[in-house]
Amino acid sequence: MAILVYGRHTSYNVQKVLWLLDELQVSYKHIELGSNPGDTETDEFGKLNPMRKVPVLVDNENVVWESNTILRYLANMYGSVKLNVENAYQRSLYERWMDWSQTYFEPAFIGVFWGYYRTPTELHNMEEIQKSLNICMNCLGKIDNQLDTQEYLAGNKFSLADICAGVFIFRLTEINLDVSLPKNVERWYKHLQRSKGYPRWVMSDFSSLKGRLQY
Ligand SMILES: N[C@@H](CCC(=O)N[C@@H](CS)C(=O)NCC(=O)O)C(=O)O
Repeated sequence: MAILVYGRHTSYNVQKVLWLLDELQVSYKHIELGSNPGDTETDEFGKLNPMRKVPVLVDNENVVWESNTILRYLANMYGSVKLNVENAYQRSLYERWMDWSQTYFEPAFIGVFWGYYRTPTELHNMEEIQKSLNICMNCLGKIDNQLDTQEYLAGNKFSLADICAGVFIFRLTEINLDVSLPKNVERWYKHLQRSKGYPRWVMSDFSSLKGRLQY
């Protein structure tokens, strides 16, 4: 049976998984779920993910949740050679950027995306948004330094690191805030757009989220 991916296509966590599946040329079926209130509250969904969040991946008897864990699972199962999973040190070169993206870049991105785009204009707290934006710019600076001598975050090959950090760039530059990308980040961003999954999933219309705080 084909791999199933549950999740709404406007979720950047879902997009990370769909992007990797396209990159690995693994066939899958995407099941749109999470856009309507109560979608993740059913008994059926609770059995797949007790946290009631998307994405969830079902690969025959294997059920996996948490987007970065799904990425690692897919890399191990279907991309071990392409994605350098065999060697612990090589793996650590991209895993550090995955963890950093989730624990440092993502909270700042959420501060900007939720604070500015998802929160209705009349409720904006510009001071808080600016603080988060400053941290995002600092993150872009770190990425820029890393890309000074190499094409991708973990070296000269695409890796899971590029997915976890790269997913934020499109929205950061598309929400009408003054975000100009440092030059190495700009070059990397152009590379990412050449992979099939980035334009297809990440660069998709997210206007249904504007001024919407429900999910
Ligand atoms: N850390 C989790 C975050 C999952 C998460 O918060 N997913 C959101 C979409 S981005 C969700 O499931 N929202 C629907 C809901 O809460 O009902 C991951 O990376 O998978």
